[in-house]
Amino acid sequence: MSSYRPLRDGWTVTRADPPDSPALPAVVPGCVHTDLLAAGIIPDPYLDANEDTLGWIGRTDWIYRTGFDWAPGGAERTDLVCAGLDTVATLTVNGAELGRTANMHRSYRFDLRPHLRPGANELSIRFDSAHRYAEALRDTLGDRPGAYPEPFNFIRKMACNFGWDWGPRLVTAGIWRPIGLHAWGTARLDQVRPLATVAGDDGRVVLHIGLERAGDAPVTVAATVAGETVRTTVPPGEHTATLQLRIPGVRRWWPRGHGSQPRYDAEVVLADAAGRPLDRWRRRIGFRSVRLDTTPDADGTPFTIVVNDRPVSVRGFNWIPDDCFPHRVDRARYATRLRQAAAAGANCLRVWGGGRYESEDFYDLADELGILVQQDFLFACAAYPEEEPIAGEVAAEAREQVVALAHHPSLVLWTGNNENIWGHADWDWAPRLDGRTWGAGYYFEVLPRIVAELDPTRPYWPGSPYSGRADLHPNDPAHGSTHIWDVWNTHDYTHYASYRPRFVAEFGFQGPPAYATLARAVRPPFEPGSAALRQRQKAEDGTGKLRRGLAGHLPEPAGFDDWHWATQLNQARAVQFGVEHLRALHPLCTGAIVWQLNDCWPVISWAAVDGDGRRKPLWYAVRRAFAERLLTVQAAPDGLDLVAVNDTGADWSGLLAVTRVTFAGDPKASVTLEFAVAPRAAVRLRLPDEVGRPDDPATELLTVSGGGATRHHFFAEDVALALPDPRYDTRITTTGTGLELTVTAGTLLRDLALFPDRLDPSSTVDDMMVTLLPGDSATFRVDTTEPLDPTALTAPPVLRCVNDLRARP
Ligand code: BMA
Repeated sequence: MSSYRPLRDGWTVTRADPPDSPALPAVVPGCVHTDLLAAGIIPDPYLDANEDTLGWIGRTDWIYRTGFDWAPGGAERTDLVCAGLDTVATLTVNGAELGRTANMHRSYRFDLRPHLRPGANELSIRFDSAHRYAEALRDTLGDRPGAYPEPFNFIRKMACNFGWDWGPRLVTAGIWRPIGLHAWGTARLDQVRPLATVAGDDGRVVLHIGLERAGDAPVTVAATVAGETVRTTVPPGEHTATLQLRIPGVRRWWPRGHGSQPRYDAEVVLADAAGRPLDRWRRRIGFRSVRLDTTPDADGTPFTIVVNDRPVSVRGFNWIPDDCFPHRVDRARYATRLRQAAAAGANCLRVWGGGRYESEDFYDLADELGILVQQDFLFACAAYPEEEPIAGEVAAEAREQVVALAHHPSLVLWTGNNENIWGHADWDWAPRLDGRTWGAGYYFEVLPRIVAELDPTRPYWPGSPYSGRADLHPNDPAHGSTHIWDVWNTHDYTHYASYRPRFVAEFGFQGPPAYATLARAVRPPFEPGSAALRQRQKAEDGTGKLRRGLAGHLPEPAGFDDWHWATQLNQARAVQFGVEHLRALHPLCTGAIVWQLNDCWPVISWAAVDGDGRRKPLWYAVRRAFAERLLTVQAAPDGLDLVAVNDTGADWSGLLAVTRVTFAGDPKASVTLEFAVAPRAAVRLRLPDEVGRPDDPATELLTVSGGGATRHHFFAEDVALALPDPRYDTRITTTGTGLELTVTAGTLLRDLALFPDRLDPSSTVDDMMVTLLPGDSATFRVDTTEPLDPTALTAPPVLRCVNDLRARP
């Protein structure tokens, strides 16, 4: 049997120039920034304005070195196996060059045997500045337009490392994934490509096996799935084999909300002629069918993900790298983040093309949780050269990743790129390209060919967004997938209501991170527009867009605390408005993927969960809007509609009590509506005018109760409401994990929210943005490690509502 020995110990990192630079201890897997941080040479890049002083790191060449002992044993081959090198690397063993690499998104294997010495051996990996490499290639191949000035499109490296409109510019280098020695003989499994499908009640899996051989001996491969085994002999000279298994009565894998997520152990064992095992591959696979329905209809071109022949209403988040230093994202962190997505009601994550192929843990957790994954190939917001060396790297990387992810039932769509086809059409690229390549060959030829060849079980779409035909605008909402970005950049969020899109793969609105996150990352004062906050605002005119976004909705905030509450709330409202509008369009629109779930550091951004993992008000608002059974009040041309969206497998019916009530709590009109919604359907009911039309929009609201929920609808924006000065009583009881705060309203309280992180950064709360009529109560459950001061807990800026924004002078 082969053996693997990780090379984790004894690493140092040194500046390549001058040659006598001191060697610092290095952590592998890791990167130079975290090594310099651990050595006390640089301050934390995530704090204050430290990022601005660290640009030199990405412009420096670095050498990682370690030693290892080796004794000539029985193994015919000893390989150096590198799961990930970031990025422009020259590998040397005992002074002899092993090879060079320039792609963070590939793995590498080198035959070490000719270079090894009995006893001590030296391995060094030199990383040339990624910045310089990309700039040099840009000069050679000719500049190409992109959303940012940095040359991220001239190197196969996580693009957002060069800075993004939510991310710092921290150009890393290092051994970012495990590295080790693989000793083997006779043959090894070079590749196993499992393609699992369903046929009636049966599961079917075809395993395409690739071998590397050290000699010519005959070998056997055996595959076992669900207790069934098949085997074959691979004669000398042959390097491939295909095994097929049929699993009768297979249990299908379903997206969450549609069924369970059974998986089956799959194992491939390579053995020599005597039956002695040489190598082994093990994964958990799942059986389901998936297709993308884009058959044109009367409304345009749908974009419907169909799993096990059932169309899925996609409710999702876009995923960006969870850390600029990706080796720090371990399974526990992925698990927390994916559970946050699932707990918000999401059934899908789109892995955005400016990041990375996430690690096995990410997709494994998605399989486990029933979260559908749309995976972009890694191209974002720029024109990419199609010349060498980039073209060869792109093809090799795509071939590797399509195979590496093939066993995950959660992966349902490969997408060619993020916004590059749109960019080419709309962002004035043509004159700047002046005939140079921009990536079309990748998105329309190379990548679809690779997916069709290596994984025909999954659909491919050339871009996000893309409309499906060259004669259509790539971001035409009526066709295919769409990104909505006029809301946020130029338009008020109510403009979402003018869209009738088929599938929205990106839309979002900014808001600041939690107070505790900001307070950890930057020093006060936190005035809006202060130096500290400007450093955390990477979007073009982000501060202005946040301010203008409040106009017409919420009063102009006075001071930081009101700004923080108002902009967080406005973010939550904007996206909730968008999601509910899109879901109310069912079945016309089959996808609402919010930009974005997470952050890579503490920053003002579109994220629902901030860079320290804290849920922003947006997260709670999305959880409401993503409810499997959603009641939403939608404006109609001549009144109000109530839309009931039922994304469950059961009928949903009942009586709804709809009351028009004054802010003082006096009912003005009531009706009872009967509703019935079939599984996976929506119904739209017109609200009778007696409840749907207020006498005074400034002092009345609508309550809708029934079907397991209560919703409030206001007839005007907050700035036009006569919200009372807030009055309430509070009661605190301690619990095993913290406390419960019950608020009883003395007046109407709009969007009551609690921010216990302002008192104890480790504390969390179970709900936010609860509207109460006089006499109503709500209980907030707070998990906390410290006792919280009751006076501070029950007043602004910890306990807030919209009323107290108005109540200020
Ligand atoms: C889209 C995304 C990201 C960006 C976001 C917010 O362009 O694809 O590139 O961060 O909008 O501007």
